[in-house]
Amino acid sequence: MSELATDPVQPRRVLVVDDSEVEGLYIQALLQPEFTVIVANNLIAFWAHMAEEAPDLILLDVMMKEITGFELAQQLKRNHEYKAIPIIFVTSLDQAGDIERGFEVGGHDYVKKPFLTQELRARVRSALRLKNLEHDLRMRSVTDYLTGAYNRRYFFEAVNSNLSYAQRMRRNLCIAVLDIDFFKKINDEYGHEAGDAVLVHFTNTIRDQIRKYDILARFGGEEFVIQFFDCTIAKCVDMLNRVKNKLIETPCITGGRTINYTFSAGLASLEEIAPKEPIERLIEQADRRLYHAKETGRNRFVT
Ligand code: GH3
Ligand code: MG
Ligand code: MG
Ligand code: MG
Repeated sequence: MSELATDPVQPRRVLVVDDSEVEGLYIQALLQPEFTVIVANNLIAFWAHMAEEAPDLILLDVMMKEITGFELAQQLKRNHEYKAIPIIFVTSLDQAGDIERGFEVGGHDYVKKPFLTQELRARVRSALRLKNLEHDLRMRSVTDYLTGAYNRRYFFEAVNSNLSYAQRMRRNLCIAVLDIDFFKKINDEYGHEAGDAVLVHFTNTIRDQIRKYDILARFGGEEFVIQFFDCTIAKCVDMLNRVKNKLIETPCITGGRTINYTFSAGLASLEEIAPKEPIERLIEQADRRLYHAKETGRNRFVT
């Protein structure tokens, strides 16, 4: 997130897809060590690499035995997880129609074989630079400036796509709405800046306790929402209890003062709503329980 788009290009992962082993190794040799280059000579190897760790850029041959590069590009562009990865076609197909097709199917660039080594490197750098810039803009548009947590817009985008997936795959999904207790008092007693430090501290503490595919968003003020994927309510409560304990063990220290604080939460699970009901229902349910937690003393979770 803090990485600026104008930073020099970092060593990045480039996946070379070519059904010829010799060609693949040749391109790898040209691009290393400036880039970390992995080679896939067939579809099984390709999808295995993708699943293991998605690359920053794909160099894609067009004429391959199992599938054309154009078809593979279309599959990638339809995939929510992979569509942002730039693709450069590297091919001996040099007809105007082929080049046009390459861009049509979502290619970022098109390099004709035989190519100049320096040109290929320059095009790879350019594609990675653009990807960095896009990533930076995207992160700015989906995260909260103060805490770095996701914003409301991203939350609904992500959760709605997870919701249909969860329903299709019969996986559970839980929502927790969290609110810091007596936050106004923290502001009044320690100042607004200290209040901001508490918000950052709270975000980081939660992040350390949830799993990487859970989604934490700041909905406004000192209210946060977490989507727990493929999880039971009991497991979610465990995670929130770990957050609670961490806040006791390592409270927020700012401006030389220690600020102890607690939070309340309401939880709801996908199993409680009818299929096809919008995610808003689940959030409303969790919100009602949060209200109940506040009414009945705070520093507690209601399920
Ligand atoms: P409760 O336990 O019932 O939740 O009480 P509370 O004091 O936490 O809640 P209340 O809604 O009364 O007050 C929330 C306060 O949060 C009021 C507002 O000034 C403050 N606030 C909202 N956004 C920010 C922010 O970005 N930074 C800081 N420092 N304060 C904020
Ligand atoms: Mg080939
Ligand atoms: Mg509050
Ligand atoms: Mg509030």
